[in-house]
Order: sequence, then C-alpha cells, then structure tokens
Amino acid sequence: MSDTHDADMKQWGFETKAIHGSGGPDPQTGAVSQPIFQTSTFAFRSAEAGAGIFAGEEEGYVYTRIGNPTVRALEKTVTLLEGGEEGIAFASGMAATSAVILALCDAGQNLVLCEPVYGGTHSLAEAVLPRLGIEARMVDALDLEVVRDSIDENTSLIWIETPANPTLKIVDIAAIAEIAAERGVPMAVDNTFATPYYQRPLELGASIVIHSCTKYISGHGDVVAGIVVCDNETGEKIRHESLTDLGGCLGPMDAFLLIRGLKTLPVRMEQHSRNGALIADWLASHPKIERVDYPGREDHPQHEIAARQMSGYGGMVTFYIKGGRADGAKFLNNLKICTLAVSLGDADTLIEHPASMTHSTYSAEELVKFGITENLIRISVGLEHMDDIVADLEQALAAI
Ligand code: LCS
Repeated sequence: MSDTHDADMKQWGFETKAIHGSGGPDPQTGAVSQPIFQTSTFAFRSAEAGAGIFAGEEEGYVYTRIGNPTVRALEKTVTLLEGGEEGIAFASGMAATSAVILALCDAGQNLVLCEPVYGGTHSLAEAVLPRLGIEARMVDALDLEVVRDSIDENTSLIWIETPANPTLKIVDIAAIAEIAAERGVPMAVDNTFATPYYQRPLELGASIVIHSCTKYISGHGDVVAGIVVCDNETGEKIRHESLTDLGGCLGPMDAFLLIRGLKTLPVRMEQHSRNGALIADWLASHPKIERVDYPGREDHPQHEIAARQMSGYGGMVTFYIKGGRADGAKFLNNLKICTLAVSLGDADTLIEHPASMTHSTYSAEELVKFGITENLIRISVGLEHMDDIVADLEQALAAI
C-alpha cells in the first residue's frame, strides 16, 4: 500500500489530521463522510491487471482480508496521527499485538515484556508464545539496568505499555528507546491508554505503536479493533504475514465507525482528562479510599516521567479502597450510573475489578508482584456530568 500522506498533511494540527487524515471527500462521488466499501472482493480491469496486482507491479485492491478502501482510510488517519509511515488495522487489539510479536519473533528468540500489561497480552506471552519457542522475559521497566541486562543476542523485540493497564504505571519511553537503539532491537509501545492525542511514542524513539482501537479511538463502546503503526518495511512484513497469511482483518463497517470516532478524539480526550483529574482528586480526599493513582497527580510515583512524555492524562483512574474484596464487591454492586464492565475509553463511565476480571490471567503471585491488589479498582471516567459520577461513587462508598 503506497498511498502515503503529502507533506502538507503532516504539517496540520492534530484536530485537522483527525478529521481530514483519510484524504478528504471521495474523489468519485464527492461524499464527505467516508463511504463504507462493504465488499469482500474487487473486480480486476482485465486478466493482465489482476495478474499485475498479484505480482506487486500494479496498485489496486484485491480482497478485503488484504486491503479495503474504508479500512485504508482508517489506517491512513491513525498513521498520520502517530507520525508513522504505515498502518495496518486488525480485528482486535490482541490481533494487532500478536501480529507484531509473531512478525518479529522467531522460535529460539525472546521478547522483553515490561510489566504490568493488559491481561490478554500477559496471557499471550505466558501461555502461547512458549509453545512457539518464543521466550517472554517479564521485567520491571522502571529499573533501566534490569531492562538492559535482560536483552541478549536473541532478543528480537522490547514491548512496553504506558500508562500500564491497570496500575497506570508510567514507563520512560525515550529511555527504553535509547537502550533498544543501543542494542539494535525494535521497541513496540502499546499506546491504548494515552492515545496519539496525548502521547506519540514514535517521536520519542519507539519503532512500533499498537492500539486497541476498541477503547478511546472508537470512544463509543461499539467496535472491537486494533491497529499497528510503524515504518514501511516492518509494515509490509506485518501486513503480509498477519493479514494475508493469518487473516485477522478489520471489517469495513468497523473501520467507518472508527473514522467517525477519531474526528472527535481531541474533544473527547479533553473532557475525559478534565473528568478524570476531578474524580482522582475527589477519591484521594475520601476517607474510605487508601490511595489513588492518576498520572496527572503530583503524588503519582512516575508523575515526572508522565509530564515529560504525555501532554495530558485521560480518564483512567486506579484506586485502592480500604477493606478487602467483599467491601470492593459491595461498592461495585451498589453503583447505578458507573457501569460494572470491562473495556475502557467509552463515553460511559466503566468500572471493574482487575484482579478478578481483566487481569485474572495473572497468577496470585504475579498479581502481588505487579501491584494488582485485591482492593484495586479501575475506573474509566466517561463523559457524563461530573456531579452525577461523584454522587454515584459517594452513595456506593457509603454502602460499605
Ligand atoms: N492493549 C491494552 C492496553 C488493552 O487494555 C487491551 C484490552 C488490549 C490491548 C487488547 O485489545 P482488544 O483485543 O480488547 O481490542 N483491554 C481491555 C480491558 O482492560 N478490558 O477489556 C479489554
């Protein structure tokens, strides 16, 4: 796929890129909104043209698993927002994650995985990769020496997730990228929590960015999707191996919904951040709350790193209630507006208990080691009126 952005588009402000990044009105019909090319296959002009496309000598669409104009419009927009060369959309964030790892790691090689990460990524590393002969080395990325020492001649990828799900631990992207560059190892960053609006890892030295688009990029809780953004060469390899050979492609309708979601990403993120910061402060002053972790608060252990690499902090807040598991369950069961559900980044406020839900793939020892304690609750603060979220949390806390 060679339809790259022109120099003018790269100069636009973020909001303009988010709205016009797919290339503007449809050249054939003038449709301003992105047309949904709901087709599985594409007719060739002639037998010769079809053969030329297959041989890579001619541009053109073949089959939606490999490429589709609506999906391409999404890929172009996110690539522009992240400042990369190529984007490849997938049927889920996990499909994007596994695509990167499988394209870069061979049997006998290892992946340095900075913990904690989303439970699905952890499970892939611990349960699936070893069967393929790929070792996942779980490290604490706050200790740069540990990261450096865990890299050897068989390391083919370093993976970080920042802010991390669910503890909101912040990893220094530029510092790890420097180590990765010294050792000649590519580094991937899961940028799902921050979004390109608040953090652009490629500008900080990362080689690859992945997103679960299911979250803030969609913003409305109605799509499951993922995307990888990287350089052209890596992108071609990932597209070929993961879409052509493995097949986890995104459908055109979902791509359309994501293009629509992206247009409002900046305004949504501003409001998520305002609400997130207010809720974090409110929780921190509540007598039934032991601790609050929000990267924007000065008492966050890595606030200084967050302030350096992020331009805002979003709506994810992690807090630790006083008491045990039963108290936490009582609190969650009493909520009325905040919805007890996994996922995040929606207009709706979503709240969950990571130790028994999103991170239940971690062993009991790992949960303790990575700070995912029984009293940790994760809230994805939505776009509702702040007073209503506060009142809901207040009455549910009063129940314990
Ligand atoms: N990366 C991060 C940081 C995530 O939070 C998730 C999903 C994924 C990747 C995988 O993306 P998916 O395949 O679901 O699109 N996180 C979830 C969560 O915290 N609750 O439900 C899913």
